[in-house]
Amino acid sequence: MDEILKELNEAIIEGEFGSVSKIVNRALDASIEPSVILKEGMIVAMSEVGKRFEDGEYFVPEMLMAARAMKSGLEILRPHMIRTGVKSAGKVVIASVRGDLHDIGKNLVGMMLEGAGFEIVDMGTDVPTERLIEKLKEEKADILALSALLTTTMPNMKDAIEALKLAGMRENIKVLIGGAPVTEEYARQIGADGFAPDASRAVEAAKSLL
Ligand code: B1M
Repeated sequence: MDEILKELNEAIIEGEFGSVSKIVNRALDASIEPSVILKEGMIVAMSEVGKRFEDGEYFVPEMLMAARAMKSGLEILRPHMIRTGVKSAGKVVIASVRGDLHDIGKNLVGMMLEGAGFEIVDMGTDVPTERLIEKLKEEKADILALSALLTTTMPNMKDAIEALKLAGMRENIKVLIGGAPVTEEYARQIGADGFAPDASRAVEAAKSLL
């Protein structure tokens, strides 16, 4: 792996908030593709953080520090990943489901969709189902995009689909789901319209839904 990307990996794993943005800028100056910086320099690092948490080597504060460091790098990458002036491909309300505070993956999906010309309404994390329904009505959105990182919050995706049905909105809104524990099989089980394992495939999935 490129030396700069190795450095970026370490800085995220160690949660070095101050140095991540500088290293990302250096990687861009060295003409490394933003998608390579993201995948090899950053996403890989978060997997390592997850592994260390599982192994009992890291605890929540270390995960938080790594997340903060990753976010600072994403802010630098953001303008390089989003094209401007693209005609709206559709409106997407995106959220991490009720009970779920993880937002890095959701933010990436939002960023990539925005880059592909979708209009994004980001509701943040831990969003109650009732608020999702209100927002979808208010925004006349085409797609509801839901992210869940915990096996315990995945069922809240099903709740959202049930709530859409109860509100008589299911016919008009496509539901796209994803997140580390989510699978295509689960999407089928709960009656979602689409699933994507990562942010770039979320763009393909969103396009194919409309
Ligand atoms: Co949490 N956490 N965490 N955590 N955390 C995981 C998810 C975990 C797998 C770690 C582990 O044990 N190895 C584990 C979940 C186990 C499980 O349920 N099976 C876990 C746990 C247990 C917890 C707590 C319960 C810990 C505790 O308090 N004891 C707690 C829960 C809090 C809550 O949500 N209620 C918790 C808290 C946190 C922090 C707040 C400290 C922090 C999040 C900070 C933040 O997001 N702002 C955190 C972090 C950082 C992680 C790990 C280390 C990294 C997550 C991440 O950002 N990955 C994570 C371990 C791991 O994932 N390996 C872990 C990078 C990101 C780019 O990937 O989010 O998967 P990801 O997104 C991908 C795809 O999944 C997909 O595209 C993205 C980009 O390609 N995708 C979509 C995501 N959403 C999509 C939506 C789509 C389509 C694709 O369509 C709409």
